[in-house]
Amino acid sequence: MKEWYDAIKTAQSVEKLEEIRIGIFGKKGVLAKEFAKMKTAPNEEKAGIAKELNIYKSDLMSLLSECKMNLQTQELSRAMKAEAIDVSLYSQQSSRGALHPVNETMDKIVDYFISMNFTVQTGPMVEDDFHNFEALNLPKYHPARDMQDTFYFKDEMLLRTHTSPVQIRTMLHTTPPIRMIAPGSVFRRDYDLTHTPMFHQVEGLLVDKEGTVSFANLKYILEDFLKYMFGEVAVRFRPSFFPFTEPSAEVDISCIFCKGDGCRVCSKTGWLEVLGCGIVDSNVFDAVGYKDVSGYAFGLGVERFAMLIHHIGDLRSLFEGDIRLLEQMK
Ligand code: 2U9
Repeated sequence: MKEWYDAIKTAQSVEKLEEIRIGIFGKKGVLAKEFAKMKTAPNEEKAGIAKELNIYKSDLMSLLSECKMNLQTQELSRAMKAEAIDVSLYSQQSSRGALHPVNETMDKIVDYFISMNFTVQTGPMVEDDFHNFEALNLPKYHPARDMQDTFYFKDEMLLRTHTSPVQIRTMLHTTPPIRMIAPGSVFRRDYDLTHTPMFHQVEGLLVDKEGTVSFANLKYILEDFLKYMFGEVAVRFRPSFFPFTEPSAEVDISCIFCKGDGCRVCSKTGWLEVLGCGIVDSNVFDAVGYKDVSGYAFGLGVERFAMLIHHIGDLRSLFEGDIRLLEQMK
Protein backbone atom coordinates (compact mmCIF):
# COMPACT_ATOMS: atom_id res chain seq x y z
CA MET A 1 0.00 0.00 0.00
CA LYS A 2 2.90 2.34 0.61
CA GLU A 3 3.42 2.88 -3.11
CA TRP A 4 -0.17 4.23 -3.35
CA TYR A 5 0.55 6.80 -0.67
CA ASP A 6 3.60 7.89 -2.65
CA ALA A 7 1.64 7.93 -5.91
CA ILE A 8 -0.97 10.23 -4.38
CA LYS A 9 1.62 12.54 -2.83
CA THR A 10 3.65 12.92 -6.02
CA ALA A 11 0.76 13.28 -8.51
CA GLN A 12 1.32 16.42 -10.61
CA SER A 13 -2.24 17.08 -11.76
CA VAL A 14 -5.87 16.66 -10.78
CA GLU A 15 -6.23 14.46 -13.85
CA LYS A 16 -3.40 12.15 -12.74
CA LEU A 17 -4.89 12.03 -9.24
CA GLU A 18 -8.20 10.87 -10.67
CA GLU A 19 -6.42 7.99 -12.45
CA ILE A 20 -4.85 7.02 -9.12
CA ARG A 21 -8.21 7.24 -7.33
CA ILE A 22 -9.71 4.80 -9.82
CA GLY A 23 -6.67 2.52 -9.41
CA ILE A 24 -7.28 2.38 -5.66
CA PHE A 25 -11.02 2.72 -5.18
CA GLY A 26 -12.40 1.58 -8.55
CA LYS A 27 -14.35 -1.67 -9.01
CA LYS A 28 -11.16 -3.35 -10.19
CA GLY A 29 -8.93 -1.26 -7.95
CA VAL A 30 -6.40 -2.51 -5.39
CA LEU A 31 -8.73 -2.10 -2.43
CA ALA A 32 -11.42 -4.19 -4.10
CA LYS A 33 -8.81 -6.88 -4.75
CA GLU A 34 -7.57 -6.77 -1.12
CA PHE A 35 -11.14 -7.03 0.16
CA ALA A 36 -11.71 -9.96 -2.22
CA LYS A 37 -8.70 -11.80 -0.78
CA MET A 38 -10.40 -11.59 2.59
CA LYS A 39 -12.96 -14.20 1.49
CA THR A 40 -10.29 -16.89 1.37
CA ALA A 41 -8.61 -15.86 4.62
CA PRO A 42 -9.20 -17.93 7.74
CA ASN A 43 -12.33 -16.75 9.55
CA GLU A 44 -10.55 -15.64 12.71
CA GLU A 45 -8.29 -13.30 10.68
CA LYS A 46 -11.10 -11.72 8.62
CA ALA A 47 -12.08 -9.08 11.19
CA GLY A 48 -8.47 -7.95 11.60
CA ILE A 49 -7.87 -7.70 7.85
CA ALA A 50 -11.11 -5.79 7.36
CA LYS A 51 -10.23 -3.35 10.11
CA GLU A 52 -6.77 -2.80 8.66
CA LEU A 53 -8.12 -2.36 5.12
CA ASN A 54 -10.76 0.12 6.33
CA ILE A 55 -8.07 2.18 8.04
CA TYR A 56 -6.06 2.21 4.80
CA LYS A 57 -9.21 3.11 2.91
CA SER A 58 -10.09 6.14 5.02
CA ASP A 59 -6.44 7.23 5.24
CA LEU A 60 -6.04 7.08 1.46
CA MET A 61 -9.34 8.89 0.97
CA SER A 62 -8.44 11.83 3.17
CA LEU A 63 -4.93 12.02 1.66
CA LEU A 64 -6.49 11.97 -1.79
CA SER A 65 -8.93 14.79 -1.06
CA GLU A 66 -6.23 16.85 0.63
CA CYS A 67 -3.89 16.46 -2.38
CA LYS A 68 -6.73 17.13 -4.79
CA MET A 69 -7.50 20.42 -3.06
CA ASN A 70 -3.83 21.44 -3.15
CA LEU A 71 -3.51 20.60 -6.84
CA GLN A 72 -6.74 22.47 -7.67
CA THR A 73 -5.46 25.56 -5.88
CA GLN A 74 -2.14 25.31 -7.71
CA GLU A 75 -3.84 24.85 -11.08
CA LEU A 76 -6.14 27.79 -10.46
CA SER A 77 -3.33 30.15 -9.52
CA ARG A 78 -1.31 28.97 -12.54
CA ALA A 79 -4.29 29.72 -14.84
CA MET A 80 -4.88 33.09 -13.20
CA LYS A 81 -1.25 34.03 -13.72
CA ALA A 82 -1.30 32.91 -17.35
CA GLU A 83 -4.56 34.68 -18.18
CA ALA A 84 -3.98 37.78 -16.11
CA ILE A 85 -4.85 41.10 -17.76
CA ASP A 86 -2.98 44.20 -16.70
CA VAL A 87 -5.84 46.68 -16.56
CA SER A 88 -3.39 49.52 -16.04
CA LEU A 89 -1.90 49.01 -19.53
CA TYR A 90 -2.94 51.45 -22.28
CA SER A 91 -5.59 49.95 -24.52
CA GLN A 92 -5.49 50.25 -28.30
CA GLN A 93 -7.43 53.42 -28.98
CA SER A 94 -10.12 52.98 -31.62
CA SER A 95 -10.46 56.19 -33.55
CA ARG A 96 -13.74 58.08 -33.68
CA GLY A 97 -15.45 58.47 -37.03
CA ALA A 98 -16.95 61.65 -38.47
CA LEU A 99 -19.75 62.51 -40.86
CA HIS A 100 -18.76 63.62 -44.34
CA PRO A 101 -19.31 67.40 -44.57
CA VAL A 102 -21.95 66.89 -47.28
CA ASN A 103 -23.92 64.48 -45.07
CA GLU A 104 -23.55 66.68 -42.02
CA THR A 105 -24.78 69.72 -43.94
CA MET A 106 -27.62 67.73 -45.51
CA ASP A 107 -28.74 66.57 -42.03
CA LYS A 108 -28.71 70.13 -40.71
CA ILE A 109 -30.77 71.42 -43.65
CA VAL A 110 -33.28 68.56 -43.39
CA ASP A 111 -33.61 69.10 -39.60
CA TYR A 112 -34.61 72.72 -40.16
CA PHE A 113 -37.41 71.91 -42.58
CA ILE A 114 -38.67 69.01 -40.44
CA SER A 115 -38.92 71.52 -37.56
CA MET A 116 -41.06 73.67 -39.90
CA ASN A 117 -43.47 70.78 -40.53
CA PHE A 118 -42.14 69.86 -43.98
CA THR A 119 -42.13 66.16 -44.86
CA VAL A 120 -39.12 64.50 -46.47
CA GLN A 121 -39.83 62.80 -49.82
CA THR A 122 -37.56 60.73 -52.03
CA GLY A 123 -37.81 59.27 -55.52
CA PRO A 124 -35.87 57.44 -58.23
CA MET A 125 -32.56 58.72 -59.60
CA VAL A 126 -33.27 57.19 -62.99
CA GLU A 127 -36.17 59.24 -64.30
CA ASP A 128 -38.21 59.73 -67.44
CA ASP A 129 -38.55 62.81 -69.59
CA PHE A 130 -42.00 63.69 -68.25
CA HIS A 131 -41.09 63.85 -64.53
CA ASN A 132 -37.66 65.47 -65.01
CA PHE A 133 -38.52 68.00 -67.75
CA GLU A 134 -41.97 68.08 -69.37
CA ALA A 135 -44.00 68.52 -66.16
CA LEU A 136 -41.60 71.23 -64.99
CA ASN A 137 -42.35 73.53 -67.88
CA LEU A 138 -39.21 72.46 -69.72
CA PRO A 139 -40.78 71.54 -73.07
CA LYS A 140 -39.13 69.58 -75.91
CA TYR A 141 -36.19 71.46 -77.42
CA HIS A 142 -35.62 73.44 -74.23
CA PRO A 143 -31.84 73.99 -73.99
CA ALA A 144 -31.67 72.38 -70.51
CA ARG A 145 -32.53 69.05 -72.12
CA ASP A 146 -29.41 69.17 -74.26
CA MET A 147 -27.33 65.98 -74.53
CA GLN A 148 -24.48 68.18 -73.37
CA ASP A 149 -26.10 68.68 -69.94
CA THR A 150 -27.99 65.45 -69.22
CA PHE A 151 -26.94 61.80 -68.89
CA TYR A 152 -29.35 59.86 -71.11
CA PHE A 153 -30.10 56.14 -71.23
CA LYS A 154 -32.00 54.61 -74.10
CA ASP A 155 -35.82 54.93 -74.30
CA GLU A 156 -35.86 58.56 -73.10
CA MET A 157 -34.72 57.53 -69.61
CA LEU A 158 -32.15 59.73 -67.88
CA LEU A 159 -30.35 60.45 -64.61
CA ARG A 160 -32.38 63.17 -62.86
CA THR A 161 -30.77 66.59 -63.27
CA HIS A 162 -32.53 67.94 -60.16
CA THR A 163 -34.72 66.52 -57.40
CA SER A 164 -37.79 68.31 -58.82
CA PRO A 165 -39.27 65.05 -60.28
CA VAL A 166 -39.82 64.01 -56.64
CA GLN A 167 -42.16 67.02 -56.19
CA ILE A 168 -43.97 66.08 -59.43
CA ARG A 169 -44.42 62.48 -58.24
CA THR A 170 -45.59 63.67 -54.81
CA MET A 171 -48.17 66.03 -56.33
CA LEU A 172 -49.42 63.26 -58.64
CA HIS A 173 -50.33 61.02 -55.71
CA THR A 174 -51.24 63.58 -53.01
CA THR A 175 -53.95 66.18 -52.69
CA PRO A 176 -52.88 69.62 -51.46
CA PRO A 177 -51.86 71.08 -49.06
CA ILE A 178 -48.24 69.95 -49.46
CA ARG A 179 -45.20 71.00 -47.46
CA MET A 180 -42.26 68.88 -48.56
CA ILE A 181 -38.56 68.79 -49.19
CA ALA A 182 -36.72 66.48 -51.61
CA PRO A 183 -33.10 65.86 -50.63
CA GLY A 184 -30.90 63.69 -52.82
CA SER A 185 -28.20 63.26 -55.45
CA VAL A 186 -28.57 64.72 -58.94
CA PHE A 187 -26.52 64.31 -62.10
CA ARG A 188 -25.30 66.72 -64.77
CA ARG A 189 -22.67 66.43 -67.50
CA ASP A 190 -20.39 69.00 -65.99
CA TYR A 191 -16.90 68.66 -64.58
CA ASP A 192 -14.66 71.58 -63.68
CA LEU A 193 -13.46 73.53 -60.64
CA THR A 194 -16.98 74.30 -59.44
CA HIS A 195 -19.03 71.42 -60.95
CA THR A 196 -19.05 67.65 -60.43
CA PRO A 197 -21.17 65.19 -62.44
CA MET A 198 -22.99 64.16 -59.25
CA PHE A 199 -23.94 66.54 -56.47
CA HIS A 200 -26.68 66.92 -53.87
CA GLN A 201 -29.69 69.16 -53.74
CA VAL A 202 -32.43 69.94 -51.30
CA GLU A 203 -35.51 71.33 -52.97
CA GLY A 204 -38.66 72.45 -51.21
CA LEU A 205 -42.27 72.80 -52.30
CA LEU A 206 -45.29 74.25 -50.54
CA VAL A 207 -48.73 74.10 -52.14
CA ASP A 208 -52.01 75.35 -50.66
CA LYS A 209 -55.33 76.94 -51.68
CA GLU A 210 -55.03 79.63 -54.30
CA GLY A 211 -54.37 83.02 -52.74
CA THR A 212 -52.94 81.64 -49.47
CA VAL A 213 -49.27 81.43 -50.50
CA SER A 214 -47.27 84.56 -51.15
CA PHE A 215 -43.73 85.59 -51.99
CA ALA A 216 -43.63 87.09 -48.48
CA ASN A 217 -44.13 83.59 -46.98
CA LEU A 218 -41.26 82.29 -49.11
CA LYS A 219 -39.05 85.23 -48.17
CA TYR A 220 -39.72 84.74 -44.45
CA ILE A 221 -38.90 81.03 -44.32
CA LEU A 222 -35.76 81.33 -46.48
CA GLU A 223 -34.41 84.24 -44.41
CA ASP A 224 -35.08 82.30 -41.22
CA PHE A 225 -33.46 79.18 -42.71
CA LEU A 226 -30.33 81.05 -43.86
CA LYS A 227 -29.87 82.64 -40.42
CA TYR A 228 -30.20 79.17 -38.86
CA MET A 229 -27.52 77.87 -41.26
CA PHE A 230 -25.07 80.79 -41.30
CA GLY A 231 -25.81 82.89 -38.21
CA GLU A 232 -26.49 86.64 -38.39
CA VAL A 233 -26.23 87.34 -42.13
CA ALA A 234 -27.92 89.87 -44.39
CA VAL A 235 -30.17 88.24 -47.02
CA ARG A 236 -31.14 89.70 -50.38
CA PHE A 237 -33.40 88.49 -53.18
CA ARG A 238 -32.50 89.25 -56.83
CA PRO A 239 -34.97 88.75 -59.67
CA SER A 240 -34.05 85.73 -61.78
CA PHE A 241 -35.59 83.16 -64.09
CA PHE A 242 -36.38 79.45 -63.76
CA PRO A 243 -38.77 77.61 -66.11
CA PHE A 244 -40.72 76.14 -63.17
CA THR A 245 -41.25 79.32 -61.12
CA GLU A 246 -42.65 82.75 -61.94
CA PRO A 247 -41.68 85.15 -60.51
CA SER A 248 -38.27 83.73 -59.58
CA ALA A 249 -35.39 84.94 -57.48
CA GLU A 250 -31.85 84.08 -56.56
CA VAL A 251 -30.95 84.54 -52.93
CA ASP A 252 -27.66 85.93 -51.61
CA ILE A 253 -26.26 86.18 -48.09
CA SER A 254 -23.70 88.76 -47.00
CA CYS A 255 -20.26 87.15 -47.29
CA ILE A 256 -19.61 85.10 -44.13
CA PHE A 257 -15.83 85.53 -44.52
CA CYS A 258 -15.47 89.32 -45.01
CA LYS A 259 -18.86 90.31 -43.53
CA GLY A 260 -19.66 92.08 -46.79
CA ASP A 261 -16.45 94.08 -47.22
CA GLY A 262 -15.42 92.09 -50.30
CA CYS A 263 -12.90 89.24 -50.44
CA ARG A 264 -11.65 86.47 -52.72
CA VAL A 265 -14.49 84.07 -51.84
CA CYS A 266 -17.25 86.58 -52.72
CA SER A 267 -15.28 87.95 -55.71
CA LYS A 268 -15.16 91.35 -53.98
CA THR A 269 -18.97 91.67 -54.16
CA GLY A 270 -19.65 91.18 -50.44
CA TRP A 271 -22.40 88.67 -51.35
CA LEU A 272 -22.62 84.89 -51.77
CA GLU A 273 -25.34 83.28 -53.90
CA VAL A 274 -26.85 80.33 -52.00
CA LEU A 275 -30.41 79.62 -53.18
CA GLY A 276 -32.90 79.81 -56.03
CA CYS A 277 -36.63 80.13 -55.46
CA GLY A 278 -39.93 81.39 -56.76
CA ILE A 279 -43.69 81.06 -57.01
CA VAL A 280 -44.58 77.81 -58.78
CA ASP A 281 -45.44 78.42 -62.45
CA SER A 282 -49.09 77.64 -63.28
CA ASN A 283 -47.91 75.38 -66.13
CA VAL A 284 -46.43 73.03 -63.50
CA PHE A 285 -49.77 72.77 -61.67
CA ASP A 286 -51.53 72.18 -65.01
CA ALA A 287 -49.14 69.29 -65.77
CA VAL A 288 -50.12 67.48 -62.55
CA GLY A 289 -53.81 68.39 -62.78
CA TYR A 290 -53.88 70.75 -59.76
CA LYS A 291 -56.55 73.46 -59.88
CA ASP A 292 -57.10 76.54 -57.69
CA VAL A 293 -53.81 76.25 -55.83
CA SER A 294 -50.72 78.39 -55.41
CA GLY A 295 -47.31 77.50 -54.09
CA TYR A 296 -43.69 78.36 -53.65
CA ALA A 297 -40.55 76.35 -54.36
CA PHE A 298 -36.85 76.64 -53.73
CA GLY A 299 -33.67 74.74 -54.43
CA LEU A 300 -30.11 74.66 -53.16
CA GLY A 301 -26.88 72.78 -53.75
CA VAL A 302 -25.66 71.02 -50.59
CA GLU A 303 -21.96 70.96 -51.62
CA ARG A 304 -21.98 74.76 -51.89
CA PHE A 305 -23.41 75.06 -48.36
CA ALA A 306 -20.89 72.52 -46.99
CA MET A 307 -17.99 74.39 -48.63
CA LEU A 308 -19.07 77.72 -47.15
CA ILE A 309 -19.73 76.30 -43.66
CA HIS A 310 -16.43 74.38 -43.52
CA HIS A 311 -14.37 76.89 -45.49
CA ILE A 312 -13.50 74.28 -48.13
CA GLY A 313 -11.90 75.94 -51.16
CA ASP A 314 -11.96 73.11 -53.70
CA LEU A 315 -15.23 71.30 -54.54
CA ARG A 316 -13.33 68.23 -55.69
CA SER A 317 -11.90 67.59 -52.20
CA LEU A 318 -15.47 66.56 -51.21
CA PHE A 319 -15.30 63.64 -53.66
CA GLU A 320 -11.71 62.42 -53.40
CA GLY A 321 -12.28 60.16 -50.38
CA ASP A 322 -9.18 61.51 -48.63
CA ILE A 323 -9.54 60.41 -45.00
CA ARG A 324 -7.81 63.61 -43.84
CA LEU A 325 -10.93 65.58 -44.76
CA LEU A 326 -12.96 63.48 -42.30
CA GLU A 327 -10.21 63.76 -39.64
CA GLN A 328 -10.76 67.52 -39.72
CA MET A 329 -14.49 67.04 -39.19
CA LYS A 330 -14.13 65.48 -35.72
C1 2U9 B 1 -41.50 71.97 -58.69
C2 2U9 B 1 -41.70 73.33 -58.84
C3 2U9 B 1 -40.66 74.18 -58.65
C4 2U9 B 1 -37.25 74.25 -57.50
C5 2U9 B 1 -36.30 75.37 -57.62
C6 2U9 B 1 -34.40 76.47 -57.84
C7 2U9 B 1 -35.28 77.50 -57.90
C8 2U9 B 1 -32.93 76.63 -57.94
C9 2U9 B 1 -30.79 75.59 -57.99
C10 2U9 B 1 -30.07 75.88 -56.74
C11 2U9 B 1 -28.65 75.52 -56.93
C12 2U9 B 1 -30.30 74.27 -58.48
O1 2U9 B 1 -28.48 73.00 -57.17
S1 2U9 B 1 -28.66 74.14 -57.94
O2 2U9 B 1 -27.84 74.31 -59.07
N1 2U9 B 1 -32.22 75.53 -57.83
O3 2U9 B 1 -32.44 77.70 -58.14
N2 2U9 B 1 -34.98 75.26 -57.67
S2 2U9 B 1 -36.80 76.93 -57.74
O4 2U9 B 1 -38.45 74.61 -58.09
C13 2U9 B 1 -39.41 73.72 -58.29
C14 2U9 B 1 -39.23 72.37 -58.14
C15 2U9 B 1 -40.26 71.49 -58.33
C16 2U9 B 1 -42.63 71.02 -58.91
